[in-house]
Amino acid sequence: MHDVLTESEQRAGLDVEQLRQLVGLVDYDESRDPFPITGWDAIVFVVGNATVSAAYFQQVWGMELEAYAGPETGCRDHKELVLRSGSIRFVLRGAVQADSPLVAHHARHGDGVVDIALEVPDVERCIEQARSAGATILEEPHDLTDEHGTVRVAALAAYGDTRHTLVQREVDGHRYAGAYLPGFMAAAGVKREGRRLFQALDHIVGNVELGRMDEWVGFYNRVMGFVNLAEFIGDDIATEYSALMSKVVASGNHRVKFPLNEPAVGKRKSQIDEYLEFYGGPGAQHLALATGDILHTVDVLRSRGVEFLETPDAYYDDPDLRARIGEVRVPVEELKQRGILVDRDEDGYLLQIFTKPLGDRPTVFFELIERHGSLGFGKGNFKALFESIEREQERRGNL
Ligand code: TYF
Ligand code: FE
Repeated sequence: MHDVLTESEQRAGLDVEQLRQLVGLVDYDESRDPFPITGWDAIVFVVGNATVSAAYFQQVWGMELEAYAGPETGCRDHKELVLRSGSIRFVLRGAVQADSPLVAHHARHGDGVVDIALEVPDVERCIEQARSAGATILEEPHDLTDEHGTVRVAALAAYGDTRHTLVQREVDGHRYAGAYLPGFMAAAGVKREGRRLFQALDHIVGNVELGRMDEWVGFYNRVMGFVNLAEFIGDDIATEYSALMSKVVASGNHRVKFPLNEPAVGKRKSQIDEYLEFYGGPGAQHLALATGDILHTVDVLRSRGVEFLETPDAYYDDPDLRARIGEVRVPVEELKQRGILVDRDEDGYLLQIFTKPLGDRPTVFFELIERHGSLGFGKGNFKALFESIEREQERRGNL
């Protein structure tokens, strides 16, 4: 059993039991893992305006500014603002110079996730494993150093223009003591008022092209030693209502979970095709943020203008749902008022809700998830959820 908390989790004041509840941890033996992963390091977004996006994530999502790089720190090409909520970091990256490579990236994709960076105990070991499994190495292992110490990094290509930077924060027995990475300066942002709205990242879903889901599942299996989780959306469900197929892979310790979707040929245009068209290829579709109190989080976010997908009353009034769900921690009426979905499986239940797309393009969105034992992804909600997504797709004229 491996229940050592990551530094990030400790710093967030989380304990093992909380984390087990929040994201569903499992027993794990690191010595048998060909590609050991500690957990998420940071999610890097390329955005049209990092300054404004950072203000949004602070003021609306209650994140705290932790570090900064930009012209003032000698980085003339772009600005990067590093935000934190609980154990997870978001990095917002935006071009300063007109000839920055970020300008072309943003023109193609719009706002989106460019890097799902993972913390690993041994970058060299991971890169050797990845190389022997045939992965594309975008950056060979190298050290970044400043007065706060050294971080060892490397990067692998994933689906589309998405990459996985591997970050080793302890090199030769010394843990890096700076704010984020060498070259960044610590930033004292505005202190969050009230409770944190989310404590951790649960999973990130990737959308890939038609017929390529199994290839990418294979990539995570072979290259990164990920295991397949039981939950999947196969042909049967796909043709009936979802217009997508989905399989889930997870790192050995289950801290990192990646459902992978591909469009299914159905009666109407798949929501995954809409994404692929507007993102300009494969990419990260949604980030699921783990919260210990989804009711509070949704109330606060709504009051700050965040828009969520709507769930029809019929969902809650369905006697089958009521029977299947049984007792949850609040009256179903409380969920109904807010449009929060609920699902139960053999391990427990979960509460979840989805935002509308965050940016201008119908691409990346967030999910909020509150787990109570369930290790799934809300299989019982797929029908209601996909109907709701398709209503939005129709309003945009993309169905
Ligand atoms: O991550 C999941 O699997 C759930 C359900 O396009 C889901 O959140 C799956 C595909 C999708 C939207 C949500
Ligand atoms: Fe999800």
